[in-house]
Amino acid sequence: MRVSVVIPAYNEEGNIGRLVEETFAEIPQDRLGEVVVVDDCSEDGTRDEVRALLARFDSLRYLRHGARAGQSAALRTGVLAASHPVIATMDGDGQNDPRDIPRLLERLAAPGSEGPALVGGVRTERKATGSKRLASLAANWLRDRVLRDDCPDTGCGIKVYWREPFLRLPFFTSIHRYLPALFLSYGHQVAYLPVNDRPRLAGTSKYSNLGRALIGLYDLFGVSWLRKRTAAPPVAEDSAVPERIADFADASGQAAPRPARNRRN
Ligand SMILES: Nc1nc2c(ncn2[C@@H]2O[C@H](COP(=O)(O)OP(=O)(O)O)[C@@H](O)[C@H]2O)c(=O)[nH]1
Ligand SMILES: [Mg+2]
Repeated sequence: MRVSVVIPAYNEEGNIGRLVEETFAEIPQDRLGEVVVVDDCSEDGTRDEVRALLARFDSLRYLRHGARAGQSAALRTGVLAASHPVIATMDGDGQNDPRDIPRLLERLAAPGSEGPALVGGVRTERKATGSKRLASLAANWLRDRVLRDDCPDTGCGIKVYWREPFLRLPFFTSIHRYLPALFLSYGHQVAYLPVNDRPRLAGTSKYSNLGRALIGLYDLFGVSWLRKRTAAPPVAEDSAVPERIADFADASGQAAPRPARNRRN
């Protein structure tokens, strides 16, 4: 099972090149399908830094938005462009550690089989301190009370998941903070594992505590509504293939494509 590593980046000069090199060095060749960097219209040297590496790494891809659209949009662009059925994401600032990816992948079920369709990293020893740490604790507590997704650290950028179910989710800005809750809503299993958290070595954070809190409350209301109003039961019977439905239903609970003899065009 090879993986597409998707890295969203906005103004990550001084971080992104090092992270790409590290990713190629640390993830075994037989697991790493490609690294897709999605540049959200950075104004600094992010573009040059990534493009300078293209000649060295055949499976490095650089995509750039024509206008700034946010972290969730960058992730979606990367997942849409990805060529492999399993996605791993990391923040572009180097705070996530690519060495954690193989471990998360081991916990992930093979697409279509029983087991977690998403494995999220949990930063057990956060490098953030003071107000940022407090804001993150409060946000996680509130989100878990409302959404009941049992996720201790939804803001952690390192996650692995199946590509297909991600693309079937209703897309909105900030979706990257609600993936565990949404995967659960659509009938998937999720799991969490502790991961490394590192200090940001260059540049500054793109989010303010206040901005994140205000938009977070608004999003929480929306996602809570979505979770309550989503019904995605497993398909228990299909008249086209009554005796074989168990073989054809995939782990997402959706009936898999019918055999050719039953297909109507
Ligand atoms: N594509 C895109 N990525 C963003 C944007 N804002 C933040 N990011 C990326 O999201 C990740 C986390 O952002 P960061 O500023 O480090 O947040 P913090 O670690 O919570 O302070 C980094 O990889 C950023 O480059 C944005 O507007 N667009
Ligand atoms: Mg960061």
